[in-house]
Amino acid sequence: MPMETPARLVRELTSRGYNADREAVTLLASAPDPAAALERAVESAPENALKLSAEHVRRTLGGDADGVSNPTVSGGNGGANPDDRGGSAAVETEGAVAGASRSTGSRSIDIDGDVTGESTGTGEYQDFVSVFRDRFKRLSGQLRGRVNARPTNAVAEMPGGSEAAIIGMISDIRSTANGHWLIELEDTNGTFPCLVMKDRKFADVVDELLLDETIAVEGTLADDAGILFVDSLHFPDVPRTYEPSTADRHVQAALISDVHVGSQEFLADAWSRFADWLHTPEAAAVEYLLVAGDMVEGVGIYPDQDEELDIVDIFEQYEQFSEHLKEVPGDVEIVLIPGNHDAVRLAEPQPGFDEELRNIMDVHDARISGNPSTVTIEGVSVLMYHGVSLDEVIAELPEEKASYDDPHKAMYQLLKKRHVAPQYGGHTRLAPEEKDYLVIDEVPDVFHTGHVHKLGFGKYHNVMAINSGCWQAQTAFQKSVNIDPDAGYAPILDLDTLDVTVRKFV
Ligand code: D5M
Ligand code: FE
Ligand code: ZN
Repeated sequence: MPMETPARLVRELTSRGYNADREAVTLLASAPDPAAALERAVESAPENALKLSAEHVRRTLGGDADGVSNPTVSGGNGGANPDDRGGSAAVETEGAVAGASRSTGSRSIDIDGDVTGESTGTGEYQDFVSVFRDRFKRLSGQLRGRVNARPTNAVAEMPGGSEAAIIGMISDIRSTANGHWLIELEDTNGTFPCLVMKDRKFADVVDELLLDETIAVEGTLADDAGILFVDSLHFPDVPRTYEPSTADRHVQAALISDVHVGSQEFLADAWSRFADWLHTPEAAAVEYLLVAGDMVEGVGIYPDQDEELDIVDIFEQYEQFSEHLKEVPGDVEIVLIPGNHDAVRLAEPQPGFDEELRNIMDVHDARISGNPSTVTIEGVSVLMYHGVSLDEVIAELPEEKASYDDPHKAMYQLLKKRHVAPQYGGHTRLAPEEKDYLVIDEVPDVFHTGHVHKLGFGKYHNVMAINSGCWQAQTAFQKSVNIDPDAGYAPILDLDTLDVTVRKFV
């Protein structure tokens, strides 16, 4: 098999127990005979070396390419052997390198809002009460400064005709016989009916409402004080003036999801082209790789799914995923959160992969976190969420507000509602916890989801929303319902400008 591509070289190196250094791989790939160059580099590598450095490869190739033998080729266990630098042999000389390698000095990455190891829920009814109370407390807190709201039981005591405001969770939405909208709002004290007249300017906003979301309304009480006529309606929302943070150097992150390794439709070639590209100088600024769920196809996720499995054992699927992850340059920081096809609990928030799966995916020190999680990279906060609720938002809302063709618009709705899964009881399963991890407390600079297998991005009140497509071609189910996935694309985010460019690998 020819070995001219970086991904193939990386596979070969890892099969021999070596880690892949991005620039070393690029150098090997551009040698006249990459397979022979790899052979020589491995043979002359210092004993116990875990990683082949660019320096070492350059010396190996240098001695060969022009016939001039290089007396400083590293090898053996001489005094100058970089092996002394604890574990990782052949350390790169900073500053002296050219090509695709980079300094890792200014990198920073922090993770917040991860349920992993914090889960307290026992699945009791009381836990559901707690999670909804916590959600209401936090979302009503976001709205409280904007309206002068009173509890529903206090509003019920007010004289007819008074001005009043209520903050509540939507427990019911109905259209009346006259075409108006009756919205029942629930707070910790009770419920109160609110009427939006069909001729009001904001009546079309009713289309955007989902059950269980938290809103505020202001209006006028009916003469008998039994109903509130709504004059204005407010979402927790993102301020229009929100100013996102940016990195203070030119650095990029690749935002992907839905790899689905183990499915017959997994696009291994497109993936390898992506990994190859990451080894090129053009991708030198890509220092982070975020994967928003569905690493593998899993087993027993959907009916008849087994007919399209390439790998039937879940652990083998993760092992194979991990092999593909190794094709990515070793100096890229990786963050992985689970999705609905992954082997963690389905109910959200989903904890990160357990010890056994972590050990399998222990590639390039990948960081494993829960779904959702907020990952702050060099000052830029990225809210990562797999996106199961997007199916619901798209099903419930009119086409122009949310659709599979514009998945980022469905994401805007989640930002507006400041909750990643506002509606309870449909596709989205909710794990009862003391605290609601799905509330968007802090406005993120970037919102990254996947799941719907469609690529789309855009800004909502200056927050960059990106749905990242997938690495799986159309499945039989998707064909039957006319879902045409965007497979084999990688959106690349500039962390210094928050601009996005899409790379195609199919
Ligand atoms: O789902 C990818 C997309 O396809 C997401 O929008 C759900 C939808 N999907 C895929 N298969 C099914 C079945 N069998 N039933 C309902 N919806 C489905 P993902 O879960 O990421 O594969
Ligand atoms: Fe998926
Ligand atoms: Zn999914």
